[in-house]
Amino acid sequence: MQNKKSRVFSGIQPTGNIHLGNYLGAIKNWVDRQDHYENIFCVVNSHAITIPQDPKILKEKTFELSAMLLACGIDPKKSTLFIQSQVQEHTSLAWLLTCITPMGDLNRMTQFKDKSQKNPKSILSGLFNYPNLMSADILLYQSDFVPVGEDQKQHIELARDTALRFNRDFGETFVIPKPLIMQEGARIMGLDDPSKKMSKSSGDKPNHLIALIDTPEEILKKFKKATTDSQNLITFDKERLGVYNLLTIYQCFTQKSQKTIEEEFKGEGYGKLKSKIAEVVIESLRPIRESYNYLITQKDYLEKILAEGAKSAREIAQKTYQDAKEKMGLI
Ligand code: AQP
Repeated sequence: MQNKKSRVFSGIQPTGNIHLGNYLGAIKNWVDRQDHYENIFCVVNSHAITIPQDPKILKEKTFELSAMLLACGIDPKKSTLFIQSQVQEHTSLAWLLTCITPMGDLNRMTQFKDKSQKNPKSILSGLFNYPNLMSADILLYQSDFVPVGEDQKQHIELARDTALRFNRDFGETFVIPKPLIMQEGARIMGLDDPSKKMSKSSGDKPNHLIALIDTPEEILKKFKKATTDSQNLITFDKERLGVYNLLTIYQCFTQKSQKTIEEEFKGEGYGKLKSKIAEVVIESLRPIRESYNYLITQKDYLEKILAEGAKSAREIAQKTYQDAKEKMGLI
């Protein structure tokens, strides 16, 4: 008999343009391991509204992101792909989990602190409660693993604690999930300021991120302007944030070892390093951009894939939610 595959769940918000951090920290790993796992991937649009969104743009971005995930290689034959708001059990389970999660646990979340600092005059309670919705996303599918970038580790630890608490208080209900974080690419930094993670919400800064839909000219220009230092020494030195970040991006795309890369650039200057990285990134992203440009025109196909995805997701989610609801005594 064949061994049952472990199940992975992960999500991504339809806010801004998908960038190299999202790709190397999350999407590329989802795609590369599709055959190893039973995969469930979700466009988490209900998470997006924890920060005010223009409704029309949010709808457009939701379809754009779905098309981009397919363009990156998510294969609907191997993976379930759906939109979070089309499976209502996500928000329903989030309420049950909100009712068993202490405020103190949410208060510790660094992402809440970071994001609320960006807009201190209007901190919404949805932003504070967001980790409960993320716990619900993961626990609904009885997920074994959650492949994410380093920034999401704390939220997954919270989901684990919540699942353990629920199981302890109401009886065995949820699988305890584990984060799956890659060694390389788990934290890609901004090209303009390598002390801050590359982030969609900083996308208005001209040289902060490389979007997967950027043209070759834009990619080259942004790498040329990337912040480095005055040492002109090309080594994987974690203290020199800018050069380390560029070399990490190069390593993720080429899959070469650090030693081989350092040999390759021995005696070279930062100009050569930047143009070589730009070349590799441009060629790697070219088929993705081309496929995206086609898929985004195929609205009927996209809607069909997403409807099928929501249907299979619902089958699992309804079962888990009913069980949790009954265990808590809700009629
Ligand atoms: N810089 C990064 N390096 C590596 N991985 C990253 N991820 C995000 N930024 C980096 C990973 O991408 C996945 C999807 O992210 P998301 O859109 O759901 O959440 P996010 O962390 O809020 O993404 P951004 O780009 O940083 O957006 P904003 O600006 O809205 O905060 C996750 O697995 C995440 O770890």
